[in-house]
Amino acid sequence: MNLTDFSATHLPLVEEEMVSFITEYTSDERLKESMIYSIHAGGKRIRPLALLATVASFDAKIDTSAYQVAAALEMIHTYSLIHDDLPAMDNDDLRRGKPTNHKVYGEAIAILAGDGLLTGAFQLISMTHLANSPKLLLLQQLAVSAGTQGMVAGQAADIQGETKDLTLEELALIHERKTGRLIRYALLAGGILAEQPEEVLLQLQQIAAHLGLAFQIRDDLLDVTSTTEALGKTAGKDERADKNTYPRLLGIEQTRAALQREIHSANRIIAELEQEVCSFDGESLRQLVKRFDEK
Ligand code: GRG
Repeated sequence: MNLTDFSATHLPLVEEEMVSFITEYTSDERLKESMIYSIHAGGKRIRPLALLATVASFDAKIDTSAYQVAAALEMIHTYSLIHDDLPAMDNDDLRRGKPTNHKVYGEAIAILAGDGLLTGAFQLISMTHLANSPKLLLLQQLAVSAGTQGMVAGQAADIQGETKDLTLEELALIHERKTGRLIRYALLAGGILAEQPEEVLLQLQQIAAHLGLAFQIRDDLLDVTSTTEALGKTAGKDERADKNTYPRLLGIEQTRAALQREIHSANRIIAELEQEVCSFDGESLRQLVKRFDEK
């Protein structure tokens, strides 16, 4: 099955898990509406797609638990965008071409919607019917990926780096945490759900580390090659972060070469896994890698 058909089959069920969880377990009506608003705001769902495609690559069954873990991951991603858009952070009026959560519901409800999605993600995984050992690992790794060693640390470093000229290594470390760790979790969680051994989980995380960097390099490239409006950013917004980008540090051609290196490395590890693990078919992951290319 190609990845577009795979998305059409499976992503609506992730959507359903998110919406039914929020609907059932949020007591306050306005808070519920605000969470659903951002969930329905039209994200690409790349993280749940990567998670479910990884499960399927090992010929493992995509069951309700897999949809719930994928939903939890997208809820954490959605919370991070709501909080990232707040006046205290990026101060964006638009996200995905629509008014940001705080523009519609006010800052207090937007903060609480983010808090609710973050906390709810852990509640949702705790409610799966997985065995205790993979469930605990999934919860623990999600905390590590999203928290103060992962995405939150990356965001803190990003904000503090805005006023400095960063080296390429410093920039890569920020992105590795800020956006890379949730992408890494997607493949790791897919491997855990497919009951893969430690060495395979490590290889999956290596693939995801290259994907995470490719994701950010591509985003930086699209930022300079397409209009800011097409990316859903507010015209005249605070330009503070824009000096620390790959094109600024490397130039466009070297940035394109860096993107191709990450894509090549991800595909190389996929090919290695195909040689080593007989149940593994790398085709979906190769198609996923293609989505991280510039085109
Ligand atoms: C507030 C703790 C906290 C963290 C925020 C991810 C993040 C951390 C901020 C997003 C800032 C940003 C614009 C990063 C660049 C990478 C990027 C384009 C992320 C958006 O992810 P997509 O493209 O979003 O997967 P969609 O809209 O498709 O869901």
